[in-house]
This record gives sequence, C-alpha cells and structure tokens, in this order.
Amino acid sequence: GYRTILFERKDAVARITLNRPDKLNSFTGGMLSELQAALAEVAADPGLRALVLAGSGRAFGAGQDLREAHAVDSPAAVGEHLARYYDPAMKKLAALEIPTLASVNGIAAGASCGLALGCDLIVAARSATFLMAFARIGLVPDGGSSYWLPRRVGLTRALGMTLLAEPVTAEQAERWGLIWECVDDDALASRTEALAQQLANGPTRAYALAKRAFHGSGTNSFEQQLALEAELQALAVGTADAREGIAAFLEKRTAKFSGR
Ligand code: T3D
Repeated sequence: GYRTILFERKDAVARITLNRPDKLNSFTGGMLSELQAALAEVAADPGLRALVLAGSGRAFGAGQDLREAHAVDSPAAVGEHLARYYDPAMKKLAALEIPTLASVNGIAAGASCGLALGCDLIVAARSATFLMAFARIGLVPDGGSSYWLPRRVGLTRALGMTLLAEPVTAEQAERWGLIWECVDDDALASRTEALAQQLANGPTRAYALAKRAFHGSGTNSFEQQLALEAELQALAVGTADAREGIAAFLEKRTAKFSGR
C-alpha cells in the first residue's frame, strides 16, 4: 500500500490523490516514488481508460517539500533529486496512453502546478489558484512546468506568472487557456467524475494517438507533422473503435467504444 498518496480504481477510471493534507500535499522524495509506482501501475493495467489526479484537503499541492534536507543543500543534490524523483514521474505521466485529468481543488504551487500542467485536461474549483512559486524562493520552474506552461498560455503569460510569482485564479486560468474548465467549488467532484467517465467511454487508442500528435507538434516542421498525422491515422483506422465509430455514424446511432 501507499503512505503518501491514495490510489483507487473504479471500473476503467484510476484516481491518484496526493495525500499529505497537513503539508498541503508538498512533494517529498517518498511521495514522488509512490507517484511513480502508481503511474507505472496505471500504465500496466489495460483495463484503465482514464486517470484523475487530485489533492486531498484544501490544496492540490504546494510543490517541493522545502523541509527536505537536499532542497537547500547543494547543486549536485538538487540535480540528482530532480533526475531521480521528478523526471520519471513527469515522463510516466506524459507517456500514459490514456487521457489524464487534473482535478484542482485548491492552490497548485511550484512543481505541483507542473504536475497539473502535465495532465491532458485540468478542471479547477473557482477558489483554486495556480502559482509559479519558484521565483519567490529564488528557484527556476521545474517539474515540467517550463515546458507545458508556455505551450498552454504563451510566453507572455508564462513569464508573467513566473517572474511576478503571483497566484492566478481559476477563472483567470480558464480565460487564459491554462486550464480547460473552472467550476463552482461544490461542483468540482461531480464535474471531475463526469469528465473522467466521458473520457473512459471514449476511443482510448485514438486519444493516445492524438496526444502523441500534439506532443510531436512542438518540434516538428509542418511537413513532419503532416507525415506524423498520416502515420498515426493509419494506426487509428485499424482500431476496433474506429470501425465502431464509423459504423455508428452511418447507422445513425451512438458509438459504443471498447477502448481497443
Ligand atoms: O529541491 C528541489 O528538488 C527543487 C525543486 C523545486 C520544485 C518546487 O516546487 S519549488 C516551489 C516550492 N513551493 C513553494 O515555494 C510554495 C511554498 N508554500 C507556500 O508558499 C504556501 O504554503 C502556499 C502559498 C502554497 C499556501 O499558503 P497558506 O498560507 O495557504 O498555507 P501555509 O500556512 O503556508 O501552509 C500550511 C502548512 O503546509 C504549513 O505547515 P505548518 O507550519 O502548519 O506545519 C506549511 O509550512 C506547509 N507547507 C506548505 N508548503 C510547503 C510546506 N511545507 C514544506 N514544503 C512546502 N512547499
């Protein structure tokens, strides 16, 4: 069992909840190891078709636990810490072949903001905030946040959030396209559930291929991207879900996707 996270599976939906509420779910090495292990479990389970990431208590997460010794230790130690704990977690998350949804209940600061940004969709409670906290303590964005943030909101807002290091409200985040959706606090749980269900009922293989297309688009030329689209579409057409989706359209009925 896990000590610092909760890991649940309900039908085709997995849920990982960061669970150190008294420390605002800040990341220790132990928690990141558990997150890596849970993400590996998700990747290895062919029955899963969506993942929800959430935080318990009043925060989504407060980034690196600043009480862990290495945090203020030495340049070598911090590099090793990132390579051992953060990078594998963020890479495993990005590589998941199912849709991922961050359900942000309260503040998402520092590397926890990076974790949310690493999910495919982010839904947040109206009272939640996003804080690129790094500059407040003289540090640099990490946890993948310097990759995902400018891709979601552009350089102007990414630099504004990072240099000024002020919390951005969920409403502002929705207007900017930092997140998919801001909902009333008391609707977060039900909206998260509904989105997760919708994703879990979708064409899982096509979702995975679509994610691969967008991840590739950051560095590809237009020509390379068209070639990648063709390659991925060839894979998508071969799936049972594409056959079902097209048949359902022609028969004027709702498609029933199996995820294969
Ligand atoms: O070392 C490396 O590997 C480098 C990696 C860096 C990645 C990063 O994520 S750097 C960014 C680290 N995070 C921060 O700088 C945010 C620190 N936290 C805050 O600024 C504030 O806590 C918040 C703005 C997030 C929330 O403020 P507030 O007033 O709502 O809550 P609070 O009272 O500050 O926090 C409640 C408790 O959580 C408190 O514990 P206590 O005093 O009751 O025992 C507080 O110390 C603890 N806590 C919050 N954030 C962290 C933390 N403890 C350790 N590390 C934290 N990051």
